[in-house]
Amino acid sequence: GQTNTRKIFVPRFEDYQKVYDHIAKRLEDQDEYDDGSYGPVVLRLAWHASGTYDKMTNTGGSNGATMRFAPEGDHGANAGLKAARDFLEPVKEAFPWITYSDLWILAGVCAIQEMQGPKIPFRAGRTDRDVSFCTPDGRLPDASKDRSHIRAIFGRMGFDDRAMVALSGAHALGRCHTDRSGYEGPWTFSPTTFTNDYFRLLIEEKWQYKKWNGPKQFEDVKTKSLMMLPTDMELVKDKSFRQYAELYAKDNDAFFKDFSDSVVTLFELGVPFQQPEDQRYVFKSSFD
Ligand code: DDH
Repeated sequence: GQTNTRKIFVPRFEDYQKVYDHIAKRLEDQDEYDDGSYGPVVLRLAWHASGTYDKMTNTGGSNGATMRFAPEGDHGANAGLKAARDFLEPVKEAFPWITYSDLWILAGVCAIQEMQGPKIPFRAGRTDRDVSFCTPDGRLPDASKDRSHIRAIFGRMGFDDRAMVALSGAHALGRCHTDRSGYEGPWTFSPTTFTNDYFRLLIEEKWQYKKWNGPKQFEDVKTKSLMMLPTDMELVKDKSFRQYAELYAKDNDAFFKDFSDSVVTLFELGVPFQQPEDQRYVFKSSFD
């Protein structure tokens, strides 16, 4: 008789590193976008893919990449994320063996590291799921709301106050776009470099309401060129949140450590991994 020797491809660390390198190269090459990088919007895609998780029902999260489909792709909170999905499409074509779900998260990891953030250890094993796994609208945070909303949304994912503040530090990156969220402007002067400047500015600058026709947001008194959302301001107004914002404003290492730990958790919510926790991949950055 004949033996079936058809090989199945089992990707290893080196294969995922190749995908990482390919994304890093694209981030470098496609520098005409926004403030000069797709990094921030790619991170936002990874976060919105993950941030739908509900621990009570174990639904949502990055497993499935259901934002590819309506209705989830059309949820108001996801406005503008098509730019990130389209940016990653050629990567999926170059590495057809990777799932969209793993690709989006690996791209988020790459974006953080390439923008000089902390190392973000990664596990593979997410599977793509069909439209029936789309999450209901309203699971992601609404920037016009207060501390009780922040705690309800992130509490539903299983996070505590410290992790909520650490994760919010991602707003060092990128900007708001009036044609996406209705809000306008960047949080920091270096929106394509991962730093603790978001916390330093929140604590050290004076903030006032911006006078304009758009939704309620804040501007810095000194230059009027930076912005904060109502939810951002809650992190200095609420006593429990504020202690962590102050810690991260003066201790960048503490911020990097807590952000990395919390974002690894965020990216893994609801995913049934085979790869053990102590064998996560740590990718080499392009500048290592
Ligand atoms: Fe955010 N975020 N985010 N955010 N976010 C926006 C942009 C970016 C909220 C609202 C907005 C996180 C938490 C919150 C990033 C990462 C993360 C915009 C502007 C709004 C509005 C969108 C636009 O107009 O283009 C709210 C509310 C919260 C909250 O915690 C209550 C978290 C946890 C992360 C994360 O990555 C862990 C990034 C990056 C951007 C910049 C996107 C871009 O295109 O630039």
